[in-house]
Amino acid sequence: MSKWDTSGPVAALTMVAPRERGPSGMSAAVEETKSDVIEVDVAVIGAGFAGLYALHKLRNDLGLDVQAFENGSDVGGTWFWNRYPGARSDTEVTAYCYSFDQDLFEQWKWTQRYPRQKEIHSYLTMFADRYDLKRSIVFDTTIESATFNDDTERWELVTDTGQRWSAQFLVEGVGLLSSTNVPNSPGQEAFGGEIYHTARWPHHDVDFRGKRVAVVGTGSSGVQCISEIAPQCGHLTVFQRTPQYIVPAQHGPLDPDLLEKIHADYNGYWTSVLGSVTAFGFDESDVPAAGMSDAERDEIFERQWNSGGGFQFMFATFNDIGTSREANNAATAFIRRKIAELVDDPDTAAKLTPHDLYAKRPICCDDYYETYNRANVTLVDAKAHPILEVTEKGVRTDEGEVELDIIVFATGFDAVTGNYLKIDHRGRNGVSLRDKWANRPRVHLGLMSADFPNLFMIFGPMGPFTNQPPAHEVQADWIADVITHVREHGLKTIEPTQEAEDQWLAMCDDIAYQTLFPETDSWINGANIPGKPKAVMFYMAGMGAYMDHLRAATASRYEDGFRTSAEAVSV
Ligand code: NA7
Repeated sequence: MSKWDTSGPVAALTMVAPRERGPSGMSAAVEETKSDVIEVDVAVIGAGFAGLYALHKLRNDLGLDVQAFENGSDVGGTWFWNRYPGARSDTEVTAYCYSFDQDLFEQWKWTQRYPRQKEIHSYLTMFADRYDLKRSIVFDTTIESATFNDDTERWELVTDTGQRWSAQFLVEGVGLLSSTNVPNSPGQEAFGGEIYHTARWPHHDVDFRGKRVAVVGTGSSGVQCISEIAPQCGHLTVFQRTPQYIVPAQHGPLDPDLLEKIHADYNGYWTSVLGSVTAFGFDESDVPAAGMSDAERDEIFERQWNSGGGFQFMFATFNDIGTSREANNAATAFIRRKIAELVDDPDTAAKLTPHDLYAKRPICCDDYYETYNRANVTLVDAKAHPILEVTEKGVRTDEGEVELDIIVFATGFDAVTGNYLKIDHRGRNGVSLRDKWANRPRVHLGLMSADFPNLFMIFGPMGPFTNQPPAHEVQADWIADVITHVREHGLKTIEPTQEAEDQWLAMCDDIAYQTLFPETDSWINGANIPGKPKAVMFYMAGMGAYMDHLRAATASRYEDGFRTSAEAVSV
C-alpha cells in the first residue's frame, strides 16, 4: 500500500498524536459507548469556521443538544491542517472572521492585513474557548456513514472509532477545500527523504536549510510556499503543470482607516460585505473594461497591482473581467507584461506566462515572480516533463533524475464534493448520495438535497462562490431558522422538492455559463481531479443575490420548494 493510501494521504500518518487507547484499541470514551446509540438533537460534522459557528448557534443560541465531530485533533479545519510555510489568508482579514459578535470583533486584534495560519488558528481556538465549544466536540473522529432511518426519521451516524449516534438533524461543515489530492506517482514509498502535502503539514518545524526541495503545483498553496521556502532552502525545483495569473498581495499592517470606518458603522460594513458579489469586504467595481481605452484600463490595473489582492484584481478593477473576453484579455495582457518585466530569464518568464483565460480562483502572492530570479530556484514545465516516478533519491522525468531531500505536494483538493462523498450517506429508501451525485452534485441553495431530509451542508455544492466565513454565518443562521421552524410546527423533517432542486441547478448552470469560469479547468468545476465529472459547482451570481434566495425561502415559511413530514399525532 502506498504511504498515501489510508484516509487520504500524506504525513497525516505521523503528525497527529495517537489517541489514548483502551484494551480493545478503542479510546476510553468509545469503550463505554460503542454498543450504545447516543441520541442528540443535532450532529455537526467539522470544527472549522463553519462547524464552530453552527455549534455555537444551535447549542448556545437555540439551546439544542448538539454533538460535533472533527477528524483533526483540534479545532480549526483548514487552519488546523494547512500549516505549510507561507500559509495565510488572502482575504482582507476584516472580512475573514465572524461578524455576529461586535465585541469579539473589537477585542481581537489582528496584526496583519492577511494573517498567517498560526494567527487564524489562534483566533478559532479563542472563539471555541469564548463560547465553550470544545466540550461538545469529539476530536480525532471521522464520520464514516450517515444513514437516514425511514422509520424513526433520524440520522444514524457511525464513526471510525465504532461509536453510533442518532440525530434528528445533521449539519455538515466538512470543508470545501479539505479532501487532499495527491498525485499517484509510483515509488513514493521508496523515497529516502521527506514527503509532505501542503494541506497535511506536520506539526513540527520542517528544516529546509541546505536541502534540495521540490514543490509540485503552483496554485494558491504552491505559490505561497514557493516564495517562503526558496530563501530558506539549498535548492528549490518547482514542478509547474499550468502557469497561473498571480498578482501581488501587498501584505502589510491592517489599514487603520478601514478599522476606523468599520468601527464607525459596524452593521453598515457587514451589510455591504453581504450585499456584494464576493463578500470580500472591498469596493467592487461597477465599471466595465469593455469599451475603455488600453491606457485607461492599464492605469486602473496598475493601481490595483500596487494595492494588491487577487479577488480585488479581478473584481475591484472592472465588473466584467469574469464575463467579457475583451475585459479578460485586457487583464491577462497586463499581467503577462508584468511577468516579462519581473522575471530576468526570458525562458523562465515564458514558462511562467499563462495563455488561457483569467478565470480560475484568483491568486495573489508577494515576490512570487521575483523568486524565479534567485540562483537557487529552477522551474520545470511539468506538462512537458511530468514526474514519471519517485525514486529513492528524488524524482525522475524524461529529462533524468532530480535528486531531492524534501518533496512538497501542493497539488490541491478534491474540492467542493470530496469530503461529502467520503461519508457514505444514505437518504430516504436507502438512496446513496454517491449515486445521486455520480454525474454532478445536486444540492438546492447549496444547502439541502432532495431525499436527504434534515441534512444541511454548509458551503455544499451549488452554494455561492464567495469569501467563506461571512457566508458560513448566513447559511448557519438560515439552518437555525429552518430547524426552529420544524420544531415549532410539530414537523419531523424538511427537505427540498426535486423540482426546486432541479430548478436551482438549472439556474446555477445558466448563470455560470454567462461567465468565463466554465471555460478553464480548475477545482471550481472539478476538472483538476482525473475522472471527476466536470460540472458547475457554484452559484455564481454573488452573495447579495444568493441571500435574496435564502430570504425568499424563509419568507415563504419553507412552503415554496420544500416538503415536510409531520410528527405522528397520538390518539
Ligand atoms: P489548486 O489551486 O488546485 O492547485 C493545485 C496545483 O497542483 C495546480 O498547479 C495543479 O496543476 C497542480 N497539480 C495537481 N496535480 C498535479 C500533478 N499530478 N502533477 C503536477 N502538478 C499537479 O490547489 P491549492 O491548494 O493551491 O489551492 C486550492 C484553493 O485553496 C485555493 O484556490 C484557495 O481557495 C485555497 P494544474 O493547474 O491542475 O495543471
